[in-house]
Amino acid sequence: MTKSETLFRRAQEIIPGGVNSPVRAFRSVGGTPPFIARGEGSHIFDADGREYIDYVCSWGPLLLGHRHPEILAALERALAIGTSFGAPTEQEVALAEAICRAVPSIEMVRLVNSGTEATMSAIRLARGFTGRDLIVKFEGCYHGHVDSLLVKAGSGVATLCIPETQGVPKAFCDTTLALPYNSVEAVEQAFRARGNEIAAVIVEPVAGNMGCVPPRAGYLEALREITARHGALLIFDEVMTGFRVAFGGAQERFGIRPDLTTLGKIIGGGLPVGAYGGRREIMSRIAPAGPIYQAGTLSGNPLAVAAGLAMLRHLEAHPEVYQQLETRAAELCAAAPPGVTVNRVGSMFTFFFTDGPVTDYESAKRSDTARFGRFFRAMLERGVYLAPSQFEAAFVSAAHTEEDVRKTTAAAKEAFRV
Ligand code: KE4
Repeated sequence: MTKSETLFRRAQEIIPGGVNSPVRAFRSVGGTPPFIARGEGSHIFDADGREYIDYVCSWGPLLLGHRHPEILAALERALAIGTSFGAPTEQEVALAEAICRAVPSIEMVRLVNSGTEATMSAIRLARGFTGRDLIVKFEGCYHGHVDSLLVKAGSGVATLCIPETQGVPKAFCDTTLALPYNSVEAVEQAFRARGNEIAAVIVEPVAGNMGCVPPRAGYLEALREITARHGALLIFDEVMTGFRVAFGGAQERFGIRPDLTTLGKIIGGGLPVGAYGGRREIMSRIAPAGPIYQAGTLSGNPLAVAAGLAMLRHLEAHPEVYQQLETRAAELCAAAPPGVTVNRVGSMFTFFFTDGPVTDYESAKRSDTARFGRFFRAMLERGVYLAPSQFEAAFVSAAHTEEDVRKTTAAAKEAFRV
């Protein structure tokens, strides 16, 4: 047995499925997940010493790759003064200011510890601000494991084919309208029918949790116009796209100004940080400034903030990173043969094993997931570590080299044939 197999057997005794997040268990692609021993730049090494080119990048956060020196140095400085105070610190103000500078629609921001906390808080805020209860989300989009947002969710829920998550009361699901992604008519229809009950529309401006699915031309503009017309808020869930598809996120790339934005992943530089923010008049309703409660023991944690601030400061100082990310990702996507649909926005992409366009959850689900599993395993055997699900995105980091791209392309040419 390999060390990973031994460790996985041990883990499954005491951790559900042997993992601390379902999609890591390789259930949809088969095989034993490698237990990672360390990372360096664009590579990770498993417990058996095997080396992989990493396109998961911790599911997006590691835009600069593993163990970037500026992030490590910031962590060392933070460690020298302590790990947590549960009190305000200058650094968390600096991170809030950096986020607001990068994303102009965010006039005020609250730091939390995960993307789930960010989206959970944003929808509570939208309900409190509007006095309405309904939330519109889109099939195949995933906004974390918030009870009412697990309706027809993507990511691990789609990967594991969990029909409707047990434990979520019907009453919670009844407050969520799940519509097809990229359909303006479906949104118009929902607002015609129940517009005065809808507090907000929450959307992944570029979907990443049904695999990468870009917004159709005009779609985000339509969401902006429809929500404004009906007095509902538009929430961009940029946990994945924030600082990924552009320094200012998808809202910069597509020129849309949402009312609220949720962030996570990259803003923590590899440590747990989430955030939600937006219009000052809305954010001012959050306790203690206002009556809508949200709190967190470790929110603004000095170590996590130090890593996130180092990440954002590096990106602010090196805008050229984004062109490099685009170039590398485009080179990788060129490896796809006919019959495989490639969706890419910036440095996030997905190879769909279907020959039709993938524009929503229904078309994504037409993919041959068994063939994706064979492709995934063949790539892993060739030292390329992709996301273990057809319904996830791959990520390129600034640490990925031309040599990484060459090796990955060579591996893909073989793996696409298995
Ligand atoms: P977290 O609570 O996992 O930090 O963030 C939830 C979340 C919210 N919104 C979007 C758009 C997201 O993509 C996520 C989390 N993404 C998944 C990967 N698709 C996390 C991986 C996992 O669940 O292990």
